[in-house]
Amino acid sequence: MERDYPLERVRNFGIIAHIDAGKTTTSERVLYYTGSQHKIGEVHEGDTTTDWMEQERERGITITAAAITCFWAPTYLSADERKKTENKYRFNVIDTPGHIDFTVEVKRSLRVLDGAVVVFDGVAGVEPQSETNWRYAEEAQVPRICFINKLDRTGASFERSYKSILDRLSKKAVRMQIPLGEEDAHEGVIDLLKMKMYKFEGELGRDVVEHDIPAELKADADKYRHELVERIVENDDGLMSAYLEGREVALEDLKKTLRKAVIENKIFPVFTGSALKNKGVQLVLDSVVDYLPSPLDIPPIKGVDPRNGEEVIRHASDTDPFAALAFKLQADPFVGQLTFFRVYSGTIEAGTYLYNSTTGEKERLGRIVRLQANDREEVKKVYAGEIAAAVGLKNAKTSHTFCDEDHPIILDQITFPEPVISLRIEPKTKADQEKMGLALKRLSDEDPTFRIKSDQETGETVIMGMGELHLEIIVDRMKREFSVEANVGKPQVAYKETIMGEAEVENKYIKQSGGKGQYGHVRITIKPLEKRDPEAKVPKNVKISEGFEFIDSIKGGVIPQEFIPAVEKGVKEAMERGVTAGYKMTDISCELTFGSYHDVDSSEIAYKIAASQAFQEAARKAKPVILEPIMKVEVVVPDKFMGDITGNLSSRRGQVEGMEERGELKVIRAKVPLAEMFGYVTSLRSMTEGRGSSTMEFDHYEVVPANVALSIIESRK
Ligand SMILES: Nc1nc2c(ncn2[C@@H]2O[C@H](COP(=O)(O)OP(=O)(O)OP(=O)(O)O)[C@@H](O)[C@H]2O)c(=O)[nH]1
Ligand SMILES: [Mg+2]
Repeated sequence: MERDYPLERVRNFGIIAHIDAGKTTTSERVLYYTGSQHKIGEVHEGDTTTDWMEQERERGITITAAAITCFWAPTYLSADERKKTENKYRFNVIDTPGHIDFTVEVKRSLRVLDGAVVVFDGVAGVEPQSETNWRYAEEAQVPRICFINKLDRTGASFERSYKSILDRLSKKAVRMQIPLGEEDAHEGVIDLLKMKMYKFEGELGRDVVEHDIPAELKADADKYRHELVERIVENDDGLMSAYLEGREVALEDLKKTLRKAVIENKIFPVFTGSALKNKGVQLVLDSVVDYLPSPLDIPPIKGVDPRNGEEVIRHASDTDPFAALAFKLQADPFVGQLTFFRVYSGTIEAGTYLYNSTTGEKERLGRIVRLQANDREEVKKVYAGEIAAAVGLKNAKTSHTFCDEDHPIILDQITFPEPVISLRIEPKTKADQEKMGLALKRLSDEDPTFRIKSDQETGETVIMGMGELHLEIIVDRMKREFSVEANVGKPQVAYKETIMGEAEVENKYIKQSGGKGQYGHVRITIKPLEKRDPEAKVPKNVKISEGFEFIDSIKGGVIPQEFIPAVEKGVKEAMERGVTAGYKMTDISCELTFGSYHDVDSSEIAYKIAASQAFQEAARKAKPVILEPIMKVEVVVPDKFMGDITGNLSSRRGQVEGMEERGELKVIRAKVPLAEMFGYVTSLRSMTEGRGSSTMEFDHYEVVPANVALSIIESRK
């Protein structure tokens, strides 16, 4: 069977932004203009396609990233040309959430997408999550197009928003358009490459109508076109000299060179409009075709061969061995468990067995589907460069690699942020108790930033997540999707512990009282974990896991090889329990340097206990401390509340790091411990007569001050 779509006409891209910038509103237009849907759903009416969960529709926010497939022929072609199959591009679009509690969705989407459209609120410009998402895109080296949305809003300013992109995100951004009017007067956009003006007429702005640039905007357009053309020709020596000699550079050449520069992350083109008022979206879609990469344009994917640890690569080709990455699990109301995956090379057919190189197991791949606007299209075969979902897989998790068993490869893991908030959860009835375990497991399978733990002392279940909203939604989903009723405690900060110093401890665990005894003897040194150069090769005797490394320096078999994993296990278990206030310890390096054994009495359990005791003693000696999450907070308030707000932040142990104007409003940026931020939204509202707003996200962990440490330890007794 031939592939149904040539790869050069495929665009896998995400829509990313700060909360409420208009991603879902834009996605709805994408579905409408591409003809996938005959009406436009609106967020405020709760009837959009990509926000399909009840919780999303009720709250008007996106929680889970939704992938949709649709087809687009650029509007600069004639109506007849646009109908031809060979002019249509297949878009796999992912609408992501902006709220920081669901940032996992952005991270994983960017990992498997080839490009992104970054949406901005035209009043606010760059906001905190614009920065975070931009950073994720940088990490994944995903080419980007910017869309300054909401130009119709009161207070909107293209200039100010554009400048905030240049100042806070990248000097590589460049305007492709200038708006025709702002706020109420926003009517269309001027394309600086074509030097034409566009308005969006007909039903729901469906028809893109070209006009000449009005005289009063001509001078601006000339000036900015000049700037744009210069930025483009810089990337090509031939065009550069033509340009310097004063020759006119052809539009096609400009576009070709710009495409290359965007794909290489050298230029981020900026577009504008208003999704809600149906202005500008089609031109952004044209630019997705023109400038964002196809799977063929991105570098080959890297991974390691699990047989020997050597680096291997796979090209986006149907004839390369099959390699794919599972990036998302989702319980679908219509078809059941879905496992979304991106194929990097080769092909896979429904009805075959899927080899999971991360687990080393095989699983039958019954059906494969692709999500359209409102239905699930069955697919027989998935080709290199595509995104699809497997139905009913049981053992695959996010970040697992699927591949050709004869050509094994493990692709890089997706890294996820650590949860910073926890709360106790207790089933209401006996019946709930049985279902709760299953429900929590299913939800945590879907979401790598959601964790479940049982408190070792009390036996209670503790759930951990990215923020209050995250856990609130989990509890709500448990109730609606799994009919589990639960009582929940107050949200708590997820503290951690670590050490600031170094210590060496030798410990023997011996029991010899008739019969087979126990004998374990270890000597360990612990110290704070130093960052390793990710490029450098890890020595054979070092094992690295999250926040921990274990160095086996045993010489001459003084401890037999078979017992060494038990030593590591003992240390890890002791780290789970902490030594100061019972929180998990992190960022520790532990070296096993010496020990001894007994022919008869030595056992795994004896070494585990010996190591665990040795670690606890060492940790107590090595200046143990408690760490707390520090949040990056941004508060936007009218000028007159400034003093109150900054004073209040200081009283919350916050440090104000900067202030700036945003129109009539003041923006305050600060770093504040999470422990002081519970209920902040409510108190901000009362301090500002309801006119202030704030966002926060995790920034880093920091040692808590001594007096705070004391009260944490006290409260844990
Ligand atoms: N005035 C105006 N409002 C808009 C525009 N685009 C979106 N909105 C409104 O802004 C609100 C948020 O829009 P969404 O599309 O849900 O934003 P989002 O980026 O998907 O938000 P999250 O998914 O929650 O991060 C809704 O009430 C929209 O109607 C626009 O161009 N102009
Ligand atoms: Mg949304």
